[in-house]
Amino acid sequence: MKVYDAASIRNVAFVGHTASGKTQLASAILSDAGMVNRFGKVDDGTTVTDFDEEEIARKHTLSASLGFAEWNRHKINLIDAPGIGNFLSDARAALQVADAAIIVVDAVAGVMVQTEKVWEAAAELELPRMIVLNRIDRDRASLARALHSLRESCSRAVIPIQLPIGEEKSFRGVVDLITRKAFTFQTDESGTFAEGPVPGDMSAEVDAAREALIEMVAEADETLMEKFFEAGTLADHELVAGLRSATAAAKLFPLVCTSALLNIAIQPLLDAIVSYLPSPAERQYRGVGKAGADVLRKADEKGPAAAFVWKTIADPFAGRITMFRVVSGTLKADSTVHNKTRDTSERFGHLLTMQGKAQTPVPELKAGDLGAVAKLKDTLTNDTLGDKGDDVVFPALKFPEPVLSYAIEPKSRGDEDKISTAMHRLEEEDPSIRYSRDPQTKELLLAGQGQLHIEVTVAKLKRRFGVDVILKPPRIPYRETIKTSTEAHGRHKKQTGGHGQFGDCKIKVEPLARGADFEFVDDIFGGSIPRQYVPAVEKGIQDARTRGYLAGFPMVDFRVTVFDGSYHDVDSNELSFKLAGSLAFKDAMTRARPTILEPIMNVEVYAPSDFAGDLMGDLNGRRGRIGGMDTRGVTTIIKAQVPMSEMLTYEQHLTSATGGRGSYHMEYSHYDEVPAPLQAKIIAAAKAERAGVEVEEV
Ligand SMILES: Nc1nc2c(ncn2[C@@H]2O[C@H](COP(=O)(O)OP(=O)(O)OP(=O)(O)O)[C@@H](O)[C@H]2O)c(=O)[nH]1
Ligand SMILES: [Mg+2]
Repeated sequence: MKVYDAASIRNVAFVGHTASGKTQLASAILSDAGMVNRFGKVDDGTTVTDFDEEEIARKHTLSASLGFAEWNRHKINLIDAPGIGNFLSDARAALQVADAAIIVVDAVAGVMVQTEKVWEAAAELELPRMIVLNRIDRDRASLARALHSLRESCSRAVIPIQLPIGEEKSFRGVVDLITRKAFTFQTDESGTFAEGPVPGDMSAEVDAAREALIEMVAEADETLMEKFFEAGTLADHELVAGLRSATAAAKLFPLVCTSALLNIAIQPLLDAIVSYLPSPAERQYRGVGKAGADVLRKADEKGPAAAFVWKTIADPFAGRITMFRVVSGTLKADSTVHNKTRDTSERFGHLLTMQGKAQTPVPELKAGDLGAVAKLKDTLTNDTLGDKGDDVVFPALKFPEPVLSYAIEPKSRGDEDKISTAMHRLEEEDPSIRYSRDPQTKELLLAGQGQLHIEVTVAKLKRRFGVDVILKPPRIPYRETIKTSTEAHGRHKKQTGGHGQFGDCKIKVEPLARGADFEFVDDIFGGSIPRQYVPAVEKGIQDARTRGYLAGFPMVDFRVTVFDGSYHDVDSNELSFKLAGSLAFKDAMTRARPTILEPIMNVEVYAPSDFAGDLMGDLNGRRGRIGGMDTRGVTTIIKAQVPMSEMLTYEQHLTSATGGRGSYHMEYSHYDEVPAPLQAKIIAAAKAERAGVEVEEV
């Protein structure tokens, strides 16, 4: 396997809405570039990048994976990322280490929810973007419609650099608007094509589209603009150079057309990636140096070695696989590398390039390349590896907070220890899940981005680690708070034989703004409570508030001020003041009008417009507040805020109500008060549960 230098590398992340064809596209690329012998299909479970059993079974990418195509003396590293909302954090990670995003769009559906999300994520990183309009062979596919939706929702600067030859069933290939060459493909999925002149009936259309392209390129650069005004056009070499630099600067977003399933127009896409997308040598990678100063790192293979870990795979047999981008310098096999985030040494054995799950050892990986290493001891996602003396570390990826939490229970009793080891490994692989034990109910909790995310995690647990668990109904992370201020008193006094116990405090409680959590203020003057006992009062209140008052949920968004109290020279001690604090809290709650808060989710539902009325009615029934409605082509997007507790069954409902044609995305928004009648139910359920637990423990 050849070692490539930065100028000959392209790092691209395939991102976009689910089912736009990213995985199928990666498969066609690897086949046409001769990296694999067969043309794998998502529908047959034979692609390179969806190799995980769960991905094969569900026909969806659930985790980003890496492949590479050697094309025209270049190495194109491609990351195939998930498009399903629950797994989008992997798409963000992929974008972080890529030098360009390939935004794959379904030519029938146009822009969809996740298209916009990944577009925004790429824009935040100022990444160049190329759009692949895929599935042009399908009925009702349309470049014009898709382009319209892209320009409306993503950017006015999306510009086709190809035109499709035929649409829908008659899609045969593309005309390259720069060279005016037509590439006509056979329809036998072989990827065989003939190069020729523009078909006669397309010449006017091609001229107009080429004109539009030239104008856009000229507009992106002042010197070119002047030339364009003088000559009325641009020379071919100016057009190529101008398109390249405008794309690299994210001023223009070129669009190409493909059918990944029929293996049509893949080679022109590969040419476009090499010709118009920047190499790592042309970009600078942001890091943080000594004392927090911003550092921009060039992909210089002779510079200090520094690599960023963007993903970890937990394999029960092969151990941990650490995937990284070499930002600068050169990493070598059989060497010792410093983990700068943890200040430990790591021993590198084989350095690997990945083709899906297949690993090929390489002697070294140079700046700009993507690769992997197995069996590191301490290194996790977000760590920086490299030379010991070098100060730079790379900013961590932010993973979304979980939105849903389920209790899990091992099917066989002896599996508790195994669960926790396995879950910790899975957490390393997927930082958007959270595993914990409920301190009150002692239940094992698994939290994630949605039902599908949890189900997939549980499936991994079974398949990879042999642990079978039962998923219990999800738990809503309710909270409690107070609605009014009050003063309260807590006194703990006990006289037993010799030594007594005495603690006494007066507190004030006040509501705070939503999200403020908890504040404790020490306002004791004149020693009514001796200094050393004030922390004990706080501890007592902290303990009491985490146990809640109404239904056992943590109490938040309030302030406690301790302003008075009394003590006894002999009988006062920490425990007594702790108990006094907790008694004062309970006393306060009798007058502070405690109430229950529930998480409210931002929900976006996406479905054919015929269903809009029914879906809105249903969301209203779920106590949803509709925030807006948008129509895009034949699709309607409904935005709403809905309590989490009402969304637990939404996935099934949406699928059956729309015959599988609707999708939705949800994320946490804020906490809001639960209506009174529902509060009564929550309180009753909590009481019943506590009674149950007590019975069990007896
Ligand atoms: N007709 C047609 N079908 C396609 C094309 N590309 C992909 N498909 C089909 O569309 C479905 C989804 O393709 P995938 O490649 O799995 O889509 P994806 O974007 O990777 O989806 P996620 O992994 O869920 O994000 C599969 O059934 C493919 O066979 C295409 O160009 N034409
Ligand atoms: Mg996929």
